Amino acid sequence: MSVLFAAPELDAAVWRARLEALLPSHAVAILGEPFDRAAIRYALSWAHPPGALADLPNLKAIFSLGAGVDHLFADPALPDRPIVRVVDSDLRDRMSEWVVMHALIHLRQLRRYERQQRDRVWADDDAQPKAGDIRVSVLGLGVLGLDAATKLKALGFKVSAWSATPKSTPGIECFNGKGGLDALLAQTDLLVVLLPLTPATQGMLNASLIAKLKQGGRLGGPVLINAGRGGLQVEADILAALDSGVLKGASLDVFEREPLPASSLVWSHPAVYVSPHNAAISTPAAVASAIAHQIAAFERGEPLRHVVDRKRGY
Ligand code: NDP
Ligand code: OXD
Repeated sequence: MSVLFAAPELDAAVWRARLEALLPSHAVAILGEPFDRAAIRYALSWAHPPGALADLPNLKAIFSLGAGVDHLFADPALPDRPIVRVVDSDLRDRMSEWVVMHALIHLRQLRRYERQQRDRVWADDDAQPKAGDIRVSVLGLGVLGLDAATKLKALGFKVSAWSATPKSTPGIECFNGKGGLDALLAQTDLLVVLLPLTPATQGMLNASLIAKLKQGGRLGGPVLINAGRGGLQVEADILAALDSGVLKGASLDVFEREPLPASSLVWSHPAVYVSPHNAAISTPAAVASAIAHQIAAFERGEPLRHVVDRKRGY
């Protein structure tokens, strides 16, 4: 029985060592090296080349090496097997760190004070807002959105959240569906996006959505924080909104094209923070052991957990 590691962008040697230690009764095959296709029971993928998982006659399940699975649906020849995604406290906590850090960066005007320090300017001319003056809205109230929303709430922010289906979470004002979105946007100072990329969410962070965000407010205008997926956003619209003042600032971890091309104007916009899609990485230490546990349980006859709904696309 073998496990196929199909993630050309990741360090196969590190993952192989970890998986072999955790799954001693399974051989670990690496995509790109010769292997017996009939021996493969489980495929572990991050952005595998389209078609790479076809013709695996004994494949039982596909494990995404990230929480998102849009990279799998990009393969038109993806086998019809259960898809399991990463749900892991290590990844979740890393994401909340990133979200909280950026919420505080915008709240406390980090860029302004970096500029002042560089220019040796001692100026404190307006009263600093506090977290309680700011409403943060989290798009996506799933594993990551709920944790980030809860931690933002603990810091004192007013918190709202938006999901596909109705939810009720103490201390968080919940909105859902298309009908709930406009009402949420109209009261939002900081928009945090932790949605999956699906046909329903593709391109939704565009000029029309941005125009619905609350204007003014204690931050001087709304701020966009996106760590969901680059395909959710229209970068030209975000830059135009920043230039016209409809948006005050943005923190982006994900981009329409990754790596973000050197020629992109996003890099140099003074109101944008860029990080290289590392808000929450899937470490081999945490993720390989979660997958190994799932495989062991599945082979004992237990059901797979965190299985993706193919119809919803997440
Ligand atoms: P979940 O599946 O747990 O949560 C997704 C949330 O989005 C759910 O609340 C869901 O609503 C909501 N949602 C989905 N589609 C819609 C829609 N059309 N309208 C309204 N709400 C919608 O995912 P996670 O929280 O685990 O992860 C979210 C995303 O974060 C991943 O898909 C991935 O793209 C991204 N990510 C980014 C990382 C990074 O480093 N930048 C790292 C890890 C993940 P409902 O609850 O009703 O189903
Ligand atoms: C993920 C990611 O989906 O790293 O886990 O983006």
